[in-house]
Amino acid sequence: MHHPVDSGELEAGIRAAVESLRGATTVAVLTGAGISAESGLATFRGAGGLWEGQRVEDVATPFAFRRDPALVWRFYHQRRAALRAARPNPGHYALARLERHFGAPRFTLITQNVDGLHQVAGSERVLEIHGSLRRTRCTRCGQVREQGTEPLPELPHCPACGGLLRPDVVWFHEPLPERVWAEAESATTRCSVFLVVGTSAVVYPAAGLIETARLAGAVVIESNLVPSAAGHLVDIGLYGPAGQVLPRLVTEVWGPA
Ligand code: BJW
Ligand code: ZN
Repeated sequence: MHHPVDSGELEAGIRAAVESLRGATTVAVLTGAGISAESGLATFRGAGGLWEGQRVEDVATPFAFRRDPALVWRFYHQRRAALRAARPNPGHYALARLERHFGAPRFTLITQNVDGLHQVAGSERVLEIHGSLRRTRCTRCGQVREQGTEPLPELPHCPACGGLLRPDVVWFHEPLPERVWAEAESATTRCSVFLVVGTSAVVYPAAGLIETARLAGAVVIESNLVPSAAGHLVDIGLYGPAGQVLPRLVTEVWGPA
């Protein structure tokens, strides 16, 4: 049930979250498209969530790519162009600061995002469970290439074998990268605080990490505009823009950056 969110509630949530973070031994964070919304990148669901009238569930699939690779590439060319102009926002920077505070083995950032903005903001160890828009993969020889955000040909081909390239992202019906996913699961079961930021929590197996964290005994904190589909698993809800809420949280724990 969605309850009205007033600013007193946000204040109380921040106080509770500050307490949890101060006492935390290990922190894991799961981010989604909402953390990049304030950088001007569209989210998948909700307002502006359709691309040329199509749902992401119909474009981001291996079947769509086989049927019409040019159409699917158009979707990714547009997203890569938007990325060229995008900069991290204070939410990304706050999480980078969290990593510096806790240090490598005690902090893990798991992201569903393919935009690479966490790394641009200074996060060093990022588990990209859905891949990256900044890389391509050859559909014939499998070679993965760093491509940055530079424009690519309409239908890019592999310099090594001539095969058709695809974005190195995870589409529906595809498995997640095995090692990266294993690390995400292990960080989730080890953490004392699990912070979920800007995800609708409807895409699996990523959304399942929230329940995994809870079952393992972590305090679950959610930062979102509204409660997500995992809202019932949350101990502390921080409902407001992540680009404002996360910097406040981090500043109240460790002082101004
Ligand atoms: C703010 C904010 C602000 C806004 N501040 N917050 C039935 C039941 C269960 C599972 C399935 C099922 N049928 C099929 C499945 C499996 C399927 C799935 O989950 N489907 C569901 C949709 C039903 N999953 C898969 O297919 C996965 N693979 C798999 O299961 O493989 C099995 C397998 C094993 C072995 C062999 C073969 C297969 C793969 C899932 C891949 C998802 N890929 C995408 C595209 C990536 C590439 C690309 O970017 O194009 O990943 S889909 C898209 O959704 C993208 C995202 O990472 C993902 C999640 O979206 P996210 O991040 O949550 O964004 P939004 O837009 O949904 O939400 C934004 C949120 O931000 C909202 O809550 C806002 O309120 C909030 N927000 N502004 C804070 N300023
Ligand atoms: Zn190739």
